[in-house]
Amino acid sequence: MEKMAKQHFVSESFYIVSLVIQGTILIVSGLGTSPYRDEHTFYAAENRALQGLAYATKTLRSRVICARECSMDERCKSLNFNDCNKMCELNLATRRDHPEDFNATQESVYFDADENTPLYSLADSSFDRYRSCKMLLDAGHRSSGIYPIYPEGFGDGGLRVYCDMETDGGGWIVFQRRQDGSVNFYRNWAEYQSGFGDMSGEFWLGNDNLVTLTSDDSLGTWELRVDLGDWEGNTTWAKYSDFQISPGEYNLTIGQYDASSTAGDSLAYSNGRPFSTKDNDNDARESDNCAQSRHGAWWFYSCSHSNLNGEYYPDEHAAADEKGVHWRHWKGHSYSLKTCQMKLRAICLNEYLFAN
Ligand SMILES: *[C@@H]1O[C@H](CO)[C@@H](O)[C@H](O)[C@H]1NC(C)=O
Ligand SMILES: *[C@@H]1O[C@H](CO)[C@@H](O)[C@H](O)[C@H]1NC(C)=O
Ligand SMILES: *[C@@H]1O[C@H](CO)[C@@H](O)[C@H](O)[C@H]1NC(C)=O
Ligand SMILES: [Ca+2]
Repeated sequence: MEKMAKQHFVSESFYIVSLVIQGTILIVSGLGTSPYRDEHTFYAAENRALQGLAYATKTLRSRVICARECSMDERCKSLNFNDCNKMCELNLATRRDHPEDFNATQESVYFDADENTPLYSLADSSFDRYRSCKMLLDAGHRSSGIYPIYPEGFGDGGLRVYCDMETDGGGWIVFQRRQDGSVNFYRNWAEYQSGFGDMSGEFWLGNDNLVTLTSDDSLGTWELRVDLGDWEGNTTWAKYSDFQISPGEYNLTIGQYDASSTAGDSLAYSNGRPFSTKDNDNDARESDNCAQSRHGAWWFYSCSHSNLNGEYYPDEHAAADEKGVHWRHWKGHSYSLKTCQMKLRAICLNEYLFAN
């Protein structure tokens, strides 16, 4: 069926038009010279998905293109589209056939041919459980602080996180903070694995939590942001796309360094590297254990250009031998910073919601 449509398309006389009117998508197709026309109207239920009834799943640019795919296949009775990861699911049945599988899902929209379907839309604010700080922010929670979130992989208990709702548009999950040296960061593998410290002060959220969070791509892709402060009150930042921590040795993956960042790129050197702690040397320097000689825990290569989990010193000059909290491209490796935060945020690519 799909193949036929494509052949007709290249034969010039086949046309296909899509219109979006107040969220409803109309697909009209036909042969230019004949009165034959095929019309499909898709009505939307926002924040809904019909689960477990998909016969095909594809990554497509927009809701409209997903609806067009559905209109060209007789088997397709309804569809789900995830606006964040652009996943289009074509379903064999409708919500009427399977009301028990018609679920509330915050990043998805459901479409079928029933004009009553929009009555089942859910507002963002109707959810009592949010999967990320960004979703909390979008639902109107504008103060930074500790919130429970319920991302995929954390079960009913969810995860307690500190949400930064102010910096750079807000919606950040903070996973590391240094500010006064009150918490010891010279710790072992097991402690970095599960996390430590006090979320309203200094802490590390835990490598296992980072793995689970960044492996969920239903929320889009993850950005990483680093905020740094010196002892004179100056601040700077660096941002990266496509942040991910892999299971096992917690290898760091970062994508593009945001060119408007002010701190300089002191993390590229660690890209792809596994995590090392004083009791687990995964660095590439044979003669040394970087985590021990730098008094920290980081994605060391042949040591590093940064180590925000280094020793906390009472002023910038106290650090020697790169042991301090440092970011080389801002202040050099022997300047120990006063403050730092590391945070991640899921971003949807909403601008393509209705692209043709
Ligand atoms: C839909 O939600 C119901 C109730 O919340 C749940 O029992 C069911 O497993 C969900 N369906 C799917 C396919 O996830
Ligand atoms: C830091 O701030 C001070 C003033 O508070 C300024 O004189 C100095 O140049 C700044 N240094 C950097 C590296 O931005
Ligand atoms: C992590 O990095 C190490 C060292 O480069 C490599 O051997 C290993 O395969 C990587 N693991 C993953 C999951 O990428
Ligand atoms: Ca080594």
